[in-house]
Amino acid sequence: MKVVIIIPTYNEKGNIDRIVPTLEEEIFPQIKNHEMAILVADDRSPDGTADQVKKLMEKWKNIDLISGEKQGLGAAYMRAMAYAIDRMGAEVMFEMDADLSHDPHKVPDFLQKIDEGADFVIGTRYSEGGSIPENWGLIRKIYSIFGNILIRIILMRFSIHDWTGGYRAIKKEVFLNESKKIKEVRNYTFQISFLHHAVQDGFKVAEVPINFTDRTMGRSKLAAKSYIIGVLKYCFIARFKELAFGPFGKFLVVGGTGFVIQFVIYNLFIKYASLPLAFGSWVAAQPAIFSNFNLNNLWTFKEDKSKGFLSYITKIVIFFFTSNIGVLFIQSGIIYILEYLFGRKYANFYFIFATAVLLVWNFTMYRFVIWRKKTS
Ligand SMILES: Nc1nc2c(ncn2[C@@H]2O[C@H](COP(=O)(O)OP(=O)(O)OP(=O)(O)O)[C@@H](O)[C@H]2O)c(=O)[nH]1
Ligand SMILES: [Mg+2]
Repeated sequence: MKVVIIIPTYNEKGNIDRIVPTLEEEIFPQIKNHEMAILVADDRSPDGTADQVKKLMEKWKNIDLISGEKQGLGAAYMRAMAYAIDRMGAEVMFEMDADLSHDPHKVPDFLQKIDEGADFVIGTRYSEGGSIPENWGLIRKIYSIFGNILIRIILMRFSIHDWTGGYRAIKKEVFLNESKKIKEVRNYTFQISFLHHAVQDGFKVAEVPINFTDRTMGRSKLAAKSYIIGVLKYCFIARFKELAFGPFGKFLVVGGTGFVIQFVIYNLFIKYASLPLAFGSWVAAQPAIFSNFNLNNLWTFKEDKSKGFLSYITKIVIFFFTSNIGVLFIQSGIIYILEYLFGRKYANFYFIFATAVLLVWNFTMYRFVIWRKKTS
């Protein structure tokens, strides 16, 4: 495969002069089954990084250089990846810092994972075999370690140990699929967002333990405080969206609509008819079931939507049948017992309690019986 190592630079003249020869002379000769190239994504560094790269390009022909406005690391990567695919024929792209914090000797390990079928390989500092610099101050260590634990908890993805690291190998398909979805490009939130979208879309992620070392040359561009706030903001918003617009969020909206319909009709029964509460609740459930079916069919489980009139009728009949099992035996059943024990006084409390129990039953039925995914 054609592999392009992308190195973003901003004032890394000294470092680029070390990392490029290391890759060319020590690493690339070890790799026999892939075609290796380098792309430097410089943002018009005032220190003349680009001129240094041009000198290196005279010696090695597999190096490209692109220059752009400084709009942040994510923007530089986005631009560089598009270029690597379109102009260099890249099938796999590496993200690698110029300052030698990312040990180039690990490149073969990343490629090994790609060869084994991974789509997105991340270098991880926080799993067995990985590490952060010992000389980091306590506060920076705490931020770094707990920051990543916090991200894993908020996003509820525990199998990935390092969300913020920037040593990665990414298949072309992942970039083509996710690049339009990545809105945050200024900071390292871009790294989290890129990985999170890839995970959500089912790309295969693998990890390689890395020993992150501190830069010895040049100046850091890290702005700690705004970075941490940005990361937390991203994670909370991304997680909220995932919950609200995922199947469960939709299920709650549909169920909420059904609940309101049934609740209103049930209350009309209590007020104007002296029927048993359980019977009122059962009759009131029927229009709610009709509404739930159609909303779910058009929206929540629309990928598995029933096609054609016959399929619609079949499904709605099954849906009425299965829903009524829950409505009768669980919801009306609970209301019946409570009315028998305590009278009509707390009719609305009975209804809410019985509905809560029903909710669990319904989600299980919707997902596994009515709109179940076909496994073939
Ligand atoms: N093209 C481009 N490269 C950038 C930009 N910001 C950072 N970089 C590069 O991205 C890589 C990572 O940046 P660093 O400043 O090393 O960030 P860091 O590793 O978190 O911080 P340090 O502890 O200072 O090393 C380096 O190669 C930088 O030159 C940018 O806006 N544009
Ligand atoms: Mg660095």
